[in-house]
Amino acid sequence: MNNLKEKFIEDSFNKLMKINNPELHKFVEKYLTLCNPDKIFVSAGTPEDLKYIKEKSIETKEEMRLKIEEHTIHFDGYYDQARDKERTKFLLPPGVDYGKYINWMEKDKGLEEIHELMKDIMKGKDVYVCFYVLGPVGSEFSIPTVQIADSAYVAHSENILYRQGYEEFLRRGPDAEFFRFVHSAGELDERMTSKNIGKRRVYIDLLDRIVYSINTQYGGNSIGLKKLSLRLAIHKASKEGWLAEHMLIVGINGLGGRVTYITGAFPSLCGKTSTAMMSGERLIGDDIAYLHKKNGKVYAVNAEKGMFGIIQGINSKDDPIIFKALHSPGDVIFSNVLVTEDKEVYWIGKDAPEPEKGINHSGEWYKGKKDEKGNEIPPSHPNARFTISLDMFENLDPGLEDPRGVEIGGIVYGGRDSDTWVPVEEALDWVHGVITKGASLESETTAATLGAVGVRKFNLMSNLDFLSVTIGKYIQMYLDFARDLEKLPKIFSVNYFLKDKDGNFLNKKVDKRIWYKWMDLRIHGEADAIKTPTGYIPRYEDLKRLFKEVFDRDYSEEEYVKQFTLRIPEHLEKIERITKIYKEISDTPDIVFKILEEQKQRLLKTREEKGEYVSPFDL
Ligand code: SPV
Ligand code: MN
Repeated sequence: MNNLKEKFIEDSFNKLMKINNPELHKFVEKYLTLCNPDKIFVSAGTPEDLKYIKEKSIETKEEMRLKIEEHTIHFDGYYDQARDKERTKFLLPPGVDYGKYINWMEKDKGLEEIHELMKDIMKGKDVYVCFYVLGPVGSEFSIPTVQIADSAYVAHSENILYRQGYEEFLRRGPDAEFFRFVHSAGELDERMTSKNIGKRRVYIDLLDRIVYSINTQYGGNSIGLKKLSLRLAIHKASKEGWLAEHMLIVGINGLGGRVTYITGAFPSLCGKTSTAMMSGERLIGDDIAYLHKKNGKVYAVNAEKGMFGIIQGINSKDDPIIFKALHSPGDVIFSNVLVTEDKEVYWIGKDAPEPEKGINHSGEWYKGKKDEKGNEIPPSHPNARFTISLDMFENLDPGLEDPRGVEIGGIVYGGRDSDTWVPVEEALDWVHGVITKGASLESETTAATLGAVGVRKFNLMSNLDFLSVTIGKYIQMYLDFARDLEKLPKIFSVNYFLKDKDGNFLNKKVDKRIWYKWMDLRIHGEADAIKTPTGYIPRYEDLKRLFKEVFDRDYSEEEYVKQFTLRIPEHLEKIERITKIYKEISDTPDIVFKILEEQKQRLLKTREEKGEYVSPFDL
């Protein structure tokens, strides 16, 4: 470390040395030597250190101040607006094969390539060495992490999104097992966005628990503790018998003041955040949950303490809590939205008039502006985001910081599905739920991603993008997880996107709250249900009562029948698609085929007796 010593600013060197962990020192030294920054700042997570980093992000122009106090805006490059799946790869030792659904390459080759690209990549820049914990401080669930980043925006984002971990490193000393992230935005252009997008790489070394991310700024690629850490966590969980999931955690207020905590997995842009933020309920997290077992029960913690949320469509009516927080003074970063001359922000779907001009992810923007391919540039990018600490939300549940986590009563899976699943359904049991709901999850593509709209994409547990174990092993982890549980969470599916033949949604956005109220009743054994070939669905009387109680709305039999009709042809097609996918996966557990086949047989039998589309009143 001594050859780097003069680069450390203020008392950074002492801060680093105070941590008694030779492995940490070796790691930091290795990558700071390779990347060769000008100056090194070590954050101890104190208010002064956080302020220093935020000031730097403004000084370097990675962020700009906005009208509301403490708000800033950041832009990613025009072609750096989402997770780069293609150039995100696991580095695997020789002889290990993760199959075609997971992107991977040979470790030695990958390391050679990335080390070459990282040489001197931080030259002329400051670097920030920051410490965090994933999960509540002082929890046995939590994972210490170190982030090296030459982007003040990345460090600032992490300071909002994660719990500080310097003290945890001091406490754990040489015993700390930790995740490591090295990020460089690489060379920047005059807009302070990554220039060498062609050399964008996110490489994940599972065995050494290091993630390298270079020549990119978009949060999903650059914020180590977000999806990069999820990949490492899934791998760690697979060794230790817990689950690291792409899940929200919400507390549902039930009878007599009880709170029932439910986790939910949804692919991006399918209502995950809006479920976590249902008004009248309790927020714990909206993206990453760690599920552990204790005394025969399942507990979950939110790995994060902030939200990196999609801003498109956020408006004062549908999202009052977020809308209010986004208009309150506090540490908020807007990214890739439109900023006007008055330093106000606008995004698609905000209930405010669209400005004629401003600055956005394409630079100077005016209505009708086209990009080099002739496509009209919207005022904000569909994946534009806001970064905010959860404590700015009034519905935050104090369970967020409970080191034990919150006890989980239910697990939900949902995707964009216009024609198959009913709005809510309980699985027959754990194994049935894991296989026909979690492992069968699909989602239709939206206009927000490239390619055709409405194409169903397989995305088991909404975790496919992040899986760092083979698909078969991951399903087996779920099956094994339940083995020694005394109290199994119930598994549910939901579908917020069911449509009629004319393409109209069969439910209002807010209806989802009723489905969760029903789950709460089911979890506590307070509602009967109708058994169908695909699971248990609500009785009309229960939903009618809940709609009345919660929304003072009359829920008609006609609505119920339309929403909860069993759609046998669509279900059979789905089983066919899913079976085909699993046949191509070499380590699919046999039970997957068995459970899918049993469901198929139940559906065929019902079709014979009752026809293709069966009203819930006939089931
Ligand atoms: C998602 O896309 O699922 C997100 C945002 O939560 S990202 O950080 O890009 O993963
Ligand atoms: Mn996510």
